[in-house]
Amino acid sequence: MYTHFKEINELISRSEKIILTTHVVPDGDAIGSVMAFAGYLKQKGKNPVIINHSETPDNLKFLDKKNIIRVFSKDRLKNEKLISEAEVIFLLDTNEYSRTKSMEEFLINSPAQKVCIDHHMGLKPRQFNFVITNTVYPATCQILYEFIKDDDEKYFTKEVASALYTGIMTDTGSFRHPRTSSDVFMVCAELINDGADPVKLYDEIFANVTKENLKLTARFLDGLQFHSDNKIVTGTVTKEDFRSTGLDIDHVEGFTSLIMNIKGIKIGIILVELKDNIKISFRSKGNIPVNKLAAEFNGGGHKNAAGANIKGYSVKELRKLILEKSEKYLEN
Ligand SMILES: [Mn+2]
Repeated sequence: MYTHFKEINELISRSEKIILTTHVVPDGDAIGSVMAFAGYLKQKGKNPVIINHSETPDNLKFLDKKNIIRVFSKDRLKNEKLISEAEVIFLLDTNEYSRTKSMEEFLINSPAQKVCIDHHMGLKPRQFNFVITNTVYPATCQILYEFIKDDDEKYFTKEVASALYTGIMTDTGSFRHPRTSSDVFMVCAELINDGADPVKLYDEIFANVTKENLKLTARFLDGLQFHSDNKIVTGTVTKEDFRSTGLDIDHVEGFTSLIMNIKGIKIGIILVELKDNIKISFRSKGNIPVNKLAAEFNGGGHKNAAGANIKGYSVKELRKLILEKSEKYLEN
């Protein structure tokens, strides 16, 4: 569903102070989105500022060679001022202000026009002045591709094309997740023609496993538990796992695909123990609606990929509780 394509372009034309931001723990689609959109806006003579809650993960820093992304907590007063004085704020690849963590209240309180461009479910349109949303698309970068193309194809420079390709490649799990349509390949074919290099981009993002990554992965795999005739798998990453490897939540992103690659698995659940909460990732195959399972823990998401955040339980207790509630979904 698209709304306000033209209106957003008009808004851009008449605005100078433009801020772009995305969600905490940014992935390829998040960084790809802000970098592609910034590259597009620059060509239109604008000077957008990107401010994120999180640092850019190491494997995505190549998209920001000039290091233009500002981290909110660094030079915080200046960033607060930029947000409060902005004319337009683009929230990309998320539809919830709370996903910008420390920036949330400043974004909400800013008098700027708020634009959300995103592909997640659960959008509350009234929180924004303008919305472009399409939950059929696997990546926000595919929406941005259409937005830019609708304006003028000349804006697909090598940098913009590479950022958009990165978002689509990573959010489709390298072109294998359910929403990988033929359109996705047509879009990517065009981006490759515009200079995106699929071999180089893949290597930048994925061919960078460290010894610590492997150690964390080994600990995670060692702790996997199988249930319900090996159709459900649960895994955990604890504070101790992070402490002993010196890594953080940025390094568990690939674990969901690891467990969903196990033969015969229908539901995969990962609990990540953070400072004061436990982050749960739910994945499923076929018709099993893990967003409904996530909803039982005040979470949400898509049918095959959902999440939740819980406080007040130990990892062990929560694992048991989730498992009890998971089994009935196997019947779908
Ligand atoms: Mn995304």
